[in-house]
Amino acid sequence: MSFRREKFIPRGGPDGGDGGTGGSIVFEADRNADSLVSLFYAPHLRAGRGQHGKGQKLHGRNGKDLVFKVPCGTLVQDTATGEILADLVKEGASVIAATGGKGGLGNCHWLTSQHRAPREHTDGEPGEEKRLRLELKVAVQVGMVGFPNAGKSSLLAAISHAHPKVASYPFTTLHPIVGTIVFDDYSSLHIADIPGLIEGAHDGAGLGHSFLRHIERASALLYVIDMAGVDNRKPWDDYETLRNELKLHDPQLLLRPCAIAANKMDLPEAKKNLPEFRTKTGTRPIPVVALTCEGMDRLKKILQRLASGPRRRQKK
Ligand SMILES: Nc1nc2c(ncn2[C@@H]2O[C@H](COP(=O)(O)OP(=O)(O)OP(=O)(O)O)[C@@H](O)[C@H]2O)c(=O)[nH]1
Ligand SMILES: [Mg+2]
Repeated sequence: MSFRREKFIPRGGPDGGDGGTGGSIVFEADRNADSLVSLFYAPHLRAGRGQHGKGQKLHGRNGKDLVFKVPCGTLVQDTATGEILADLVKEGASVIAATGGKGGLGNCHWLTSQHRAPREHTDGEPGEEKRLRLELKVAVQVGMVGFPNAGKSSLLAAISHAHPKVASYPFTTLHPIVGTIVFDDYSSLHIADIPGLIEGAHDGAGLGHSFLRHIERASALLYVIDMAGVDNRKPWDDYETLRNELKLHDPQLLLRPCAIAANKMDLPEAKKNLPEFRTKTGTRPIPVVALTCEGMDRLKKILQRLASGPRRRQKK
């Protein structure tokens, strides 16, 4: 509230300007953001404050929006209502998660011929406050599933430019790793290596099912099978167990286009097991040796075709 006071202008009238609007909180998907970890350490986001209105009918400055960059594939959910505000999959997609409050009105708005010195004004409104849950479901085209020690990380290292940790004990990989495969025509696709699944994973055995959400969006799956049975399991049992665990997580996953990589084909047991695997499961696995990068060209071609959508029927 303010009145114009100036020499030679008696009864200058009301001249209080409006307050500025508060800034909003915006989430924006960005390819260069790789995790939500900064939110873990600083979970409270606050946008800029709107400035006060001033005399001479000056409007207060609007508060600055806070644009928070999140990785592509982030799901924003309101914890209180459970409502999903946005699923930011595409680069550049954004959502206003909480809007800033409106600024108050200055007293100049109440001026009439009858009411020449209004003292009325309104207060600014508080901005929205929300408790949100952000979930990152990595957006990849191909998801790798396999038992621990099957050679998933080795395969990722062989097929892409990623450098995951490889070791001869189970559960080397503790969190998903995404690699990029670049093809000869410079097109590329993302492939995710997730921690190994074991029987009973749906009950929380091993590292459990929690990582499967990262491949829920993959358009194709790659089963990685240790064909040599190094850990004294039979490869065809592995395959059935994997499929069963996927089914218990989400039956839709089994309908995805998939390929099977028969790994460790340099070992003699693997050569023995492969024909039996073929007849027992009725599938045609692709023999590869992740250690020496053998069979990668063929696997790459198959993945490229799988990820690019349903196969077109060939004309006879
Ligand atoms: N002989 C042979 N050994 C392999 C091959 N590929 C991987 N290995 C070995 O298998 C072991 C496990 O490999 P990883 O790539 O760490 O297996 P993983 O599936 O990522 O295992 P987790 O991350 O523990 O789930 C390592 O000792 C590798 O050297 C292969 O083609 N031939
Ligand atoms: Mg691994």
